[in-house]
Amino acid sequence: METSDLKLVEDVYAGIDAKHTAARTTLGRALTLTEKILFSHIADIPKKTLTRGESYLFFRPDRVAMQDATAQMALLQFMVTGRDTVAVPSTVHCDHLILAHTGSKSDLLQALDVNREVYDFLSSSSAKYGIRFWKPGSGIIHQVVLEQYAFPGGMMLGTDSHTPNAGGLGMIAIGVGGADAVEVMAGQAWGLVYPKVVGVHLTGKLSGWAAPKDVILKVAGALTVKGGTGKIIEYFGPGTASISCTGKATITNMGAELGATTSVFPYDARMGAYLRATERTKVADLADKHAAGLQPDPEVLVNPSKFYDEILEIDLSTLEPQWVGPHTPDLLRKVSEMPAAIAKENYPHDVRVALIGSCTNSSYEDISRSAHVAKQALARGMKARVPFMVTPGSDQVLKTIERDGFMKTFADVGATVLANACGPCIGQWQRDDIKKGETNVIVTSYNRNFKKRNDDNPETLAFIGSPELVTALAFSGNLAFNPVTDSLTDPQGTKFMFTEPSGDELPKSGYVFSREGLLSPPATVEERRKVPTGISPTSDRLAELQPFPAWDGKDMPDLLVLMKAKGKCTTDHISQAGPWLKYRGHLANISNNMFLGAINAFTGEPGKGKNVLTGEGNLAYPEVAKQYKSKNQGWIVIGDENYGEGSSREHAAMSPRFLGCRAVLVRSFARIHETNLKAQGILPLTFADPASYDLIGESDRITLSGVSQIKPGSEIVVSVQPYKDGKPDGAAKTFKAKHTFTPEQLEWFKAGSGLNVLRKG
Ligand code: MIC
Ligand code: SF4
Repeated sequence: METSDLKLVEDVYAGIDAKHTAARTTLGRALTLTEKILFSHIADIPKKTLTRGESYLFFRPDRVAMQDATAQMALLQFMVTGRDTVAVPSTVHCDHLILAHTGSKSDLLQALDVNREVYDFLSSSSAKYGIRFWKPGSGIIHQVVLEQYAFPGGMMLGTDSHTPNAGGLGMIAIGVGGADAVEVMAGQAWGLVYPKVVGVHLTGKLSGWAAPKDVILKVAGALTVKGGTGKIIEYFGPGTASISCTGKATITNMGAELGATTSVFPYDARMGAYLRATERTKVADLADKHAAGLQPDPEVLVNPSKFYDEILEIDLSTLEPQWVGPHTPDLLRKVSEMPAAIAKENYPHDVRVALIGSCTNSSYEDISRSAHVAKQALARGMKARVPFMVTPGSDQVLKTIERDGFMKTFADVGATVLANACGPCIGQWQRDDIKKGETNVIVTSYNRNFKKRNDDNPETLAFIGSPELVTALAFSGNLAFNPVTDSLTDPQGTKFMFTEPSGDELPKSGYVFSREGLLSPPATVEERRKVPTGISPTSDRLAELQPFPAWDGKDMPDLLVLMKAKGKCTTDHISQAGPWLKYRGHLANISNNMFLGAINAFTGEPGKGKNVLTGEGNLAYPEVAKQYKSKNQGWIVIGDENYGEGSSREHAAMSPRFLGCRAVLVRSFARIHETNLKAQGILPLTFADPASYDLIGESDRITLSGVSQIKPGSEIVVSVQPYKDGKPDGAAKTFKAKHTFTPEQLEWFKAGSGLNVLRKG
């Protein structure tokens, strides 16, 4: 590990005891682990009483990590701030832009070619601003961060919603939009509402087919996709020590699916062992020395209900393997319940593709347990019955599993090994086996299963389970298959049952250590200044950012309803990934995908709406927005619950802003998206009474009053004026809406964007 990274850890640990003592004095009580980490990174210890879920605090995170699809916008924004060096250690990881098609080597070569311009921009701007750059093929951001940079008791931000993966190594790691990352890289303190803390009490021990994945699937089923909003999930109790470090990372990674700010595990020997295995013995020694500061205070364990806002009990010994899906990560069923669910919902029995890997489940342990299942089938002369794809999480894992023979097992059963990258998990998957529109089932060990997510086909039903379970289904090809009770028939006609998966948590012969993909920036500012970072004016993939105009200080009269979304409207619905990833560095171009997946509440169709000024319907939303923009006509978006769930991509806020959106009024927001809207100068509002959602019609004009006097906690009055044939028709209805701007965030709104504030500062 590099000296500067070790120094960072030493500095954090040097101060923690004193900071924890100060925090105990402020709060007048013992501390949860969440509080310990937050308070050791707080910018100023507040003097006032703190209320969870309300007080707004400022922090100084230790690090920032960005992946290529979000780093482009983050670096374009950083350029605008005029700084020459990032204020905290930062990394860029090339993982999202590699299209999975024929296999790792050829896909990587293809990506290097197709994305050359973007990779060149990311590597040269990383070099210029002092950022470490991980080349394509080196691995998925969260896996590389876990292997190289995460440490117990640290705090980091990442421009990706699954940044909480590092919570498996005891870090408070939070997913944010690029604008938040830019604030920290520009040396500002970073604000967050003091989160509520959910305690998940783990007892017992996993056994049989139950895997760490089943812990988080269980939590997802219990808390649902919005149950974690504004909360940090802290795991505690004797069961925590029974799960490997990488297994813990699987659990914290997928806490993102519940909207949780992050999830974290207390420091234990399993984390120490992982640190030592990944060549960070000094960090492990330091963590051992400071172990008490990296775990909740003993009083918390004695009386958890006094310290946690909610408590969820999970007895690991009773967990069974489970699936979640389709279309949402909280639709939970035990594997044993699948036959009934298949009959009831008419899901096809046939599994068409089985995929393991992704940032959630690509550790050495995951791969070794999956290979153990595959090996049993191989020993009976079986090949995978359906296409089986394996995505290793990093070059280090890949090289290690190659050495240990797992890759050979996968190759022998006919699996395709994809590049160490996101691939099908983010829709970077050229699927040749079905036609679009065909209903089909896929099983994955990923974390997201929104419609169209993996292959752009709305009729693909994606079920998520542990990698070992997915591997078993690669051989059975049947969604109803339960490896605990069901048998398969081998090519000799003999029936057999898989024995329970087993594998090593860490490689017995050590990892094949690899930092091959890392490019460090030049050491001095003088050298870095010389690095050119030009963007071609004719590029269709990158464009310099123009500042958004400041707010005129007035209320917002007569806004048109561009889009009223029905049901789930995730960031994938607002700004699809897959084929659109190529425009992540070009705001005008990516805006052509705005709302293409959103379901129009008036027609039930996705992606299309009506220009109410001309009466023309069936137009793609970006088209309508451009027509309104050309007339200087402001517009609003109406949404349902948990609007903006999922990805951290700020394009889901920047595109609406670019095309003239003034406000987004919904039943509730997902955290990252609400902050992204604020950072880009849009007014995010929630209905005071969720039933008001039903009052808004397609042609209505919406006036927002109270915006001109907006202050923290103030109410906005929404008046809905029905229109017919271009004229007011009947009386307006009024109701109230709320916002959650803090004083600092209001400055962003007033200036037109958070970036405009940084430029001035
Ligand atoms: C995801 O899993 O949805 C992504 C793709 O990693 C996103 C980031 C992106 O859209 O670039 C995320 O989780 O934030
Ligand atoms: Fe990549 Fe999928 Fe992980 Fe997102 S969830 S970082 S797309 S592997």
